[in-house]
Amino acid sequence: MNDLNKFKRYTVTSALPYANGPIHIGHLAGVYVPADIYVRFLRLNDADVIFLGGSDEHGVPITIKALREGVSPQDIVDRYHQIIKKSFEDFGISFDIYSRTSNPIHHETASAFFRKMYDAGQFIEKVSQQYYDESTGHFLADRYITGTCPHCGYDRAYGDQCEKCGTSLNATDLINPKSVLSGNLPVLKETRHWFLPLDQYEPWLREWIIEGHKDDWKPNVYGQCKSWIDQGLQPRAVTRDLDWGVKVPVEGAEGKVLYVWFDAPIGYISATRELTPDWEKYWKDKETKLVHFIGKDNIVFHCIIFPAMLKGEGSYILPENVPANEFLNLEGEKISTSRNWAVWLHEYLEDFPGKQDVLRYVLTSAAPETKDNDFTWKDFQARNNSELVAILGNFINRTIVLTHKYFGGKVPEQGILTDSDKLTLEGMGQFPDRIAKSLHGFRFREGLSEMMNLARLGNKYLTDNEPWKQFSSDPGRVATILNISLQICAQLTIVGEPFLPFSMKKVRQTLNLSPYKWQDASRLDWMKPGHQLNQPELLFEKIEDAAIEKQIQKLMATKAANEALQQKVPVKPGKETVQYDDFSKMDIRVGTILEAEKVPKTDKLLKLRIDTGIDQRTVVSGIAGYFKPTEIIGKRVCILVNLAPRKLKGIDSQGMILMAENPDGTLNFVTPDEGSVNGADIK
Ligand code: B3M
Ligand code: ZN
Repeated sequence: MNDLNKFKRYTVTSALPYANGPIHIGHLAGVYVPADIYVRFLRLNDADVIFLGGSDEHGVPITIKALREGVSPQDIVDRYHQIIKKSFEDFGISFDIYSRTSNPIHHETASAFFRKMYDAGQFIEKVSQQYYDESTGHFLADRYITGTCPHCGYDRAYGDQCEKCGTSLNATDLINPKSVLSGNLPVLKETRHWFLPLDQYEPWLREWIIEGHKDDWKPNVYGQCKSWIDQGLQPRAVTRDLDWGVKVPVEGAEGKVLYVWFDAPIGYISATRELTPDWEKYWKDKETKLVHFIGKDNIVFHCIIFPAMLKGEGSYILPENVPANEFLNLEGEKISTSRNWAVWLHEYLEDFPGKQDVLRYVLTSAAPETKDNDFTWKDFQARNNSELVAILGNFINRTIVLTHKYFGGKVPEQGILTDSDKLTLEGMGQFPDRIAKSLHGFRFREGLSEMMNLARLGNKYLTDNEPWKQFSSDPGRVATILNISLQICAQLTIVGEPFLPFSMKKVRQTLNLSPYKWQDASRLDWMKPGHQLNQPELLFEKIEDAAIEKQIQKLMATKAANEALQQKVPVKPGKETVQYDDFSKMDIRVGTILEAEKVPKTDKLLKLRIDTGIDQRTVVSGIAGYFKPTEIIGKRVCILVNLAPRKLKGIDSQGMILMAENPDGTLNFVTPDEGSVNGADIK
């Protein structure tokens, strides 16, 4: 699997998060930590590698968020781009560039990409019927339309996907479609769009993926691609009727932008152009290995659609691998932004300042590499306390402290080696290659656990040899033991760097080491006798139960809030639009209740005498279940005075009192403000 000799350089991309919210541990575990480990490892191997990231700032997720908050899409992306970028920096995700798709260079790149394909006749132009909101004058793309999923009956499915059952949908599949903009029933209207004829790429995709990548792509990725291709591919629209996005660079396409999934992956190319004028070699040279790190919901876009675009455009290389991960759950439940079921990175850092590596470690140990996996706070605590503190930290700390105690912080000489010394040295020598193999194969959990095995080897060596008991009787022996332990520490700083960059940097400073390369990890004599060490820094500390309890409480509070929300009876859906003329036909006045009494032989009805300003009249109202006659005399109300009279229990009712009905059926009066007089016209 070692492809360092096969490829001249690496282009490593990580999914561009939508800039419509902050990021959480699921993002980190699924995409960014594994990508960062891989890239750091390649850099230690002196590989020519670029690591690309950026914010995805187009698409309906952004405009909907803006709509909900009553601000512009630009405000939304400006806000979250900064927050997301900072979280990545805080967690040591070592991008060469973190860009954004609202940059002009991206618009230019995506536009040129589309235009080249367009000029080569690679799109199909089609007029089709799409939902349209007549009241606002908008076509309703993707998430602008909701309705009931025809597969599972979920009543808030989107026009492009049902989040409950995961099915990908067309807006026209939805039952009871509703415009998100107005709540109205949309109509179908003709519109012209460009489609990528994926069906034409099918034979090629079959050969490239199903035959070509059977053995080197992860089974979860390969399996998803195969099932998509086997189901048969359809032409896919790559433009939308929206005003936020990359304008379609074709005459007569006003009011249309590129579909966000067309422009976003081109964002990787734009970011490279922004990074270096020498960008083409990272995208157009066959000796470059292109790798996409993504979550499983992005597989079809990175393995089928984007490659088809790259192939169609014609001048680009294709991804060699797409090591997509499954999902990380939190305490047994799916992470959800809308239900706030997440550990947000910025909040984690407030509660656990300086503990970035602990989270990187736990997320790598529990990475959802082959199946969905669970993050729990108890596991987080256990891995910190019994692995990072008790094994890795303990070993490095003891070695350095003892070197200071017995040898003034200078690396002591190796003396005569015992069999166990030789075995230990031999054992440690095998780790770098083993870990490298795991990392080349995208098995980051395995690589991390091998790194910890090296720390275990060191810890056991020190414990078995008990140098602290031997110094007075045999200082030469202690020198050998600590020399060997220090070699292991030095080796750990290299093989541990991709996983735990912050902590290994501290160890490197304490060991007073100059920059190193991965190949140095195989050296067994790196720490030269006489080399001076610095004072140790705290690497890891125990996490107490109270800190974990606090996190669990926080989640329980979220759960309680969500349940309360669920129990709340939903308000009635909005009614159809009416014209002002319809409304103005109603004559509604301010009035006062003068008399009130129960209508005999009914539970519900009260007979009221009302001063409407125009006259005094009788109204029968169905409010007896909620109000006693005595408590409403003198009450000021709103009354519809031109409602045709009706006879109720033999009494002529001349009008209707306006009431507010709560979702649970209880009633309240609609009471006019102080200062309005009887007869005032309500409009
Ligand atoms: N923004 C979807 C997501 O955040 C999308 C990824 C784009 S990668 C080019 O999952
Ligand atoms: Zn569904």
